[in-house]
Amino acid sequence: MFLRVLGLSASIAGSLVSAAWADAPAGGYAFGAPAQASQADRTVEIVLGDMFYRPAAVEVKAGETLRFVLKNEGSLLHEFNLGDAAMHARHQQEMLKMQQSGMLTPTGMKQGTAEHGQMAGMDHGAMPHGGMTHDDPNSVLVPPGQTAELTWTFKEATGLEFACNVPGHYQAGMVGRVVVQPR
Ligand SMILES: [Cu+2]
Repeated sequence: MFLRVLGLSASIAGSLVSAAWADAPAGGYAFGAPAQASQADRTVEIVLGDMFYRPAAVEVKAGETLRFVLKNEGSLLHEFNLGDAAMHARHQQEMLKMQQSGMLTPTGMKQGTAEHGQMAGMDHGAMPHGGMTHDDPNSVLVPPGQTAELTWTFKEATGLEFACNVPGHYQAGMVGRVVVQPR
């Protein structure tokens, strides 16, 4: 699996990443937008484990704002990322590069330290935001033993998933479904 991921040429992976991230911030996300916790209609608690979510499915109504409280009870760093399967596949490529650069460790992210130095030799053109960061509004990283939050207003969508894109985790089963009911 690892080799298969690496086998994707950097240029193909890079262009997919660029295309995805060029779209997202400007045009927003097709399935909704981030919101303030104070605007939430309700709170949903999700436990992150090694390698699962509990519960593994959430139902929302289109237009509803959910505050996710994300408790990592596992021993590894995990992610909660909202998107469809194709978005997750692209984000897994980014996180693989972060892992290879030493920025992403099994238990945490060295945010901001890998921008230069460790990043030398990486293809900056392929990176979102011109540098390697993990600050997308549809995603949060939760270190082991910690709790994080993400609040999102959902639009009508199909095939929406919450997933952990730390390399290998999605493939190990760390993915859940968001079922959006039309209003
Ligand atoms: Cu994970």
